[in-house]
Amino acid sequence: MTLTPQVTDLAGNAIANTVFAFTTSTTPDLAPPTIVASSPPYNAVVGTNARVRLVFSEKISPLAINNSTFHLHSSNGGGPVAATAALSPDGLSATLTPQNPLIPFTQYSWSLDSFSDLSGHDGSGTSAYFYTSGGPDTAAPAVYSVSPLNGMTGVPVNAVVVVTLTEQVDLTSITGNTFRLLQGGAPVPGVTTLSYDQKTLTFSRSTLALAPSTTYTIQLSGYSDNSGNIGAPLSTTFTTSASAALDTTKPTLISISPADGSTGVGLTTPVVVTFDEPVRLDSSNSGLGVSVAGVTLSGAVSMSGNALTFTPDGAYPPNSNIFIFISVADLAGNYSSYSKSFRTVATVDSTAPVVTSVTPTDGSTAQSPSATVVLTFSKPLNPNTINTNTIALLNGSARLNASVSRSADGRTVTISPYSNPGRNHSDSRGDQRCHRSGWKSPG
Ligand SMILES: [Ca+2]
Ligand SMILES: [Ca+2]
Ligand SMILES: [Ca+2]
Repeated sequence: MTLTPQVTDLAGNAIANTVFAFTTSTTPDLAPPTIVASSPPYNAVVGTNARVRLVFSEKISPLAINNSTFHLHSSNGGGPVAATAALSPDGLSATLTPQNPLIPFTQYSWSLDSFSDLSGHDGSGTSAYFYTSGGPDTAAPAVYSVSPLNGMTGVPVNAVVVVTLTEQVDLTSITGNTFRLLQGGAPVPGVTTLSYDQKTLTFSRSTLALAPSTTYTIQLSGYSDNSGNIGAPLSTTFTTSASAALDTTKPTLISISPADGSTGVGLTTPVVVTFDEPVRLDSSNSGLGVSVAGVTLSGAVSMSGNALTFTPDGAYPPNSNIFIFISVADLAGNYSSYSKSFRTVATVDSTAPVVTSVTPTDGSTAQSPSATVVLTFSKPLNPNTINTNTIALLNGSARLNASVSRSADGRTVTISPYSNPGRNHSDSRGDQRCHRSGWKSPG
């Protein structure tokens, strides 16, 4: 396309010689553009520093991306969030960057009302919502596990190359070069898929089998979380088995500790499951779920050799059935699952009760001579141990006539002096003092 100086403005100023160039495709563009990836994901919880990122199926018209077409709203109402809308130089992605931190614990929705490709075909307007957490996300995502493990040998030729991450990864940060498998420096053909929970990347090869007795390199780089924090790159290697045979056999559980059905198990005992072959450590399905009464217990899962170990974050409840659900894949992605259980020990309580409060308070003065004394204990008391022989009200060393009663929950004892005008209340000043040390203890 050329413009010659015959083109002038209204005052007759000629335009400079101008040439624009573009290259046509060999086939006409008939397809409308689509959004192939977005961040944050629908319904996700993200940091208050999140931004909206979209990736398109083809180059988008620069006119399509501006604050009128691409915007973000909070569920609190009001106008659009002040933000900068920008199309990438290659025309394939757009970013909406809020100018201020988002409001914590708030629902937001983004919209791209309209967009078109360079041939003028319109894409479908799209919107989605997400939620903010309590603050900004400044921690970069990291690799939780890689399979096959770094340095592993004898790997079956149909091994699945998988990396799991510590948090949701931004789908728009995953390109064809993010996650690669290399043989002697050359990329193995294939595509990367991201799991539904957006924490696991799987490299799907174009061919099922790798070459036997060959060292491969797994490379991961350029991945980010939904706030744009970029994770550290990873480079690991593994070597395939000399055998070209495919592994099509599920892993078999060969031992579990505590044993299935065992009782009297200690409250912090780790769960160890051992298989007949190496398995994957998978964050999206930790592989080893431990629960009690339908509630999943938190803990750390680690792998050593062919064994997975679950270490609970806290103690199991005593005298309870603990359920273990095992779902693991071997290196070739053959899954097996098992359900097991054990029962925890009924704990022995060796903690003595203590007085947690007393009224009138220790050392207080000017109490009514008929004041009721109330003692509260840290735990329920044995009713057989609560009587006038074990708990007494003294005036100096003289025992006062009083009733002793215990609350229904066994935690409160009430001592009520009888209205006996005798020696018990003979103190004419009406100035009885209560001292905790004056309570006579059992025995
Ligand atoms: Ca098109
Ligand atoms: Ca993060
Ligand atoms: Ca197997």
